[in-house]
Amino acid sequence: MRAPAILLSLLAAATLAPALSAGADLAPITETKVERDTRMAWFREARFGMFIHWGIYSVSEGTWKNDTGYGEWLMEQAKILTSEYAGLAKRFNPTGFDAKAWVRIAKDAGMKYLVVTARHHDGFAMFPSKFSDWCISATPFKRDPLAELAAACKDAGIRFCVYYSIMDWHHPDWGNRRAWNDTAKGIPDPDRFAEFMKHQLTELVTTYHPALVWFDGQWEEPWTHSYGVDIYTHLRKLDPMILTNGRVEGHHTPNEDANIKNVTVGDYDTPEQNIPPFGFGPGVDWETCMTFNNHWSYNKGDHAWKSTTTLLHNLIDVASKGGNYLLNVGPTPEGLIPEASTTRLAEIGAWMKVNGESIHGSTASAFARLTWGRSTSKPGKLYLHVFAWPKDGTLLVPMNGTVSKGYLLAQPGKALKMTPGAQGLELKLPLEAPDANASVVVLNVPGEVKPIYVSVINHQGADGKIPLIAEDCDVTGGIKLNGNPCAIGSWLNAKDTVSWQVMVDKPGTFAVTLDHALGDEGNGNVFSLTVGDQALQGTLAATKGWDDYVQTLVGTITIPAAGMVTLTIKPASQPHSGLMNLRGVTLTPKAP
Ligand code: FHN
Repeated sequence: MRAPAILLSLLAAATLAPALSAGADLAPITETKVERDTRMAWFREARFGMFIHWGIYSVSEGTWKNDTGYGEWLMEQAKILTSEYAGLAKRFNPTGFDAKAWVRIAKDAGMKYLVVTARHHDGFAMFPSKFSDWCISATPFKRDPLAELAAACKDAGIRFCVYYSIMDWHHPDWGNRRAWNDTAKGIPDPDRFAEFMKHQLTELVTTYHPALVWFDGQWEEPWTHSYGVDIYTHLRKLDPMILTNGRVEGHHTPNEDANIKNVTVGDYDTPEQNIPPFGFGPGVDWETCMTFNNHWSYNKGDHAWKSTTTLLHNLIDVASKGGNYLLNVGPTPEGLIPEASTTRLAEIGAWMKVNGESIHGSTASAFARLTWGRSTSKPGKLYLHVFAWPKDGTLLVPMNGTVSKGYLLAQPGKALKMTPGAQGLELKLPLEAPDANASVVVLNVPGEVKPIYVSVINHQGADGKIPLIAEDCDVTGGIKLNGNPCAIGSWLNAKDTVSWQVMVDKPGTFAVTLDHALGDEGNGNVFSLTVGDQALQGTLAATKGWDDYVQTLVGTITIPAAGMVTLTIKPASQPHSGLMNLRGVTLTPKAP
């Protein structure tokens, strides 16, 4: 049985090389696996947190001079003089702010940590700082929102964490100074900037005791790996148990993070606004952050709210891949979390009240793929999250192995009828799902779980097209599925194949289009595509690189009869590089 080759990228050990920048703490941080596991334990148990983007940019409500598309990037995108932007600070007075209410909303939703923007790219500190007057003290809001949130989190038993941007559009020492920064004087000094950051981070850690510092804005030149090592080392010396994400290191971009490249500084990595198709294999800590609508901070015109079903499926999908879901709210200038967010969070909380044990403290699915939902694991237990409830009440779980009991989390006292078979374990479920979004079946598995690999059955569309995407294929050998959108890569061996199972109900002749990328070294590679006894061979032209995807018509193929077929692609000969990176294949019926 072919098994999928899924990218496994293991985090480097937490031992750091001494920092290289001047004045750096040179003593490297060393940590055993047990020490790291202890430090990471709360993060891995949490699985679900609240992200909060709230700053003086919120005063604009996303509008500036009649343009309504802004968020926390207001200053940059509208190129506002920093002297003019300071007017927002004078208007920041969120009289409706109630830290206890925010924390209650998070806790009732099943969130176990809260990450609030202490300082975003505009450099404005949402806390009183001795090292910059560009801070909350410059507003009419004579309170300390971080102190109030930290206290409320402590009372509620959830972790208080802070977001801190490295990039700073206001500070005179940020090397990539903007033309509209009319308040900055002198020549930027990167070492002096790093020292400023250290002072503010020391204020944050010693005043509010955050469990985690969420770095961001790490992608511009002034920031280097060694500054990242220095800052991480400094934080870990201030608080040996503190966590940071991998963005402290620098030169990561959200897309790059989706591949979880070697995070050697910081404790986990952070794909953003997407969920990697297959997770990252055992032992990799990661978290994806996502919005409710299309903005991180408050935008009064953005009504593109994701449904509770989508949000819940995201949470379950992320947990099934061993990750954390950091769901963002953008509070109003008055200090209120938008109702569209709070109602959805209440609905998620109602689901978590019944099914939270399948998320908190869970680890990744034992299955490479499930066609009806997702799964998470705990020692001796499997949690099956059924999105597509079977109409006849019969659910096939593709596994062998002894299962001592099966039951619905919503009806724990009622054992389910289970019948083992060659295709897996057949469960008899009630005809009606306990939850329209996702119902959870628990299997007590005292011994080894023996998953059975299942292929996706791809179907022809009503228009006759057959769209095939990388994450629904089966691969052999060393081929890897990676990134988001998922792509097939590392296709280095002439014997390695990619195939899709397709149920055809409208046979005929189809134009074949590949969504592929190919570096110069692969120009001229020859591929072979077969469907049953029909074959198509073609020569591939290089695109602008291995990340430059082009939809290319490569020929036609005939599928003579309806039914289940296998479409297979492989190199026609040993490629002198990877055959190609492939995101998908589309078969479009040709007019008879
Ligand atoms: O530029 C920021 C953006 O404003 C927002 O904070 C997101 C959420 O993490 N991070 C950066 C974009 O990747």
